[in-house]
Amino acid sequence: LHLYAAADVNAVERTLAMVKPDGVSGSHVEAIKTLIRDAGFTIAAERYWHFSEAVAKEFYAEHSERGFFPNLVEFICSGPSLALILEKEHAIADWRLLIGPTDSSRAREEFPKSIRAKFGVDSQKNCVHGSDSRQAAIREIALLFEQDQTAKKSMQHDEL
Ligand code: IDP
Repeated sequence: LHLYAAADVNAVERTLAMVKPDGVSGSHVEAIKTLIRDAGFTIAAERYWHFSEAVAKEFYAEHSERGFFPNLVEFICSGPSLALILEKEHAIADWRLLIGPTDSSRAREEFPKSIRAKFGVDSQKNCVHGSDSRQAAIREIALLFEQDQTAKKSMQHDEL
């Protein structure tokens, strides 16, 4: 009984999904939620976010040295996004598969059924985000769903 319970707990994973500003303004939220549920995910929580520059920079910190970083921050702050916590066995890998490759054009060529193929525009406006590891999922869920912590970070940035 103990072994069974332990295996069951380990099987369910959480990941951070997000419909980016191009997906929200393009009215793709309901279609994407349908694809999420049809693929067997449970939506454990959801929250609209209009990213501040400070939170956007924190969210994409690993890309801070990349040439596209300033444009990426501007894009992510350009309108509301919908953040979702998804639950399922293998949620992290399965959500990455469902969204498809970063570049929406490549997605259309190689993974035509993926969300980025259907709704993405290019390699920046690619409609959706997905955590790429368990560590990233934990960090991103904490950043976007623990309001106090985020408010504190934004305030610290504004005070600089
Ligand atoms: P991912 O979202 O597929 O994990 P990452 O390489 O982590 O891709 O990049 C994060 C986000 O930065 C992308 O989803 C996309 O919005 C943007 N991005 C990535 N590469 C480029 C690029 O070459 N040009 C413009 N934007 C990019």
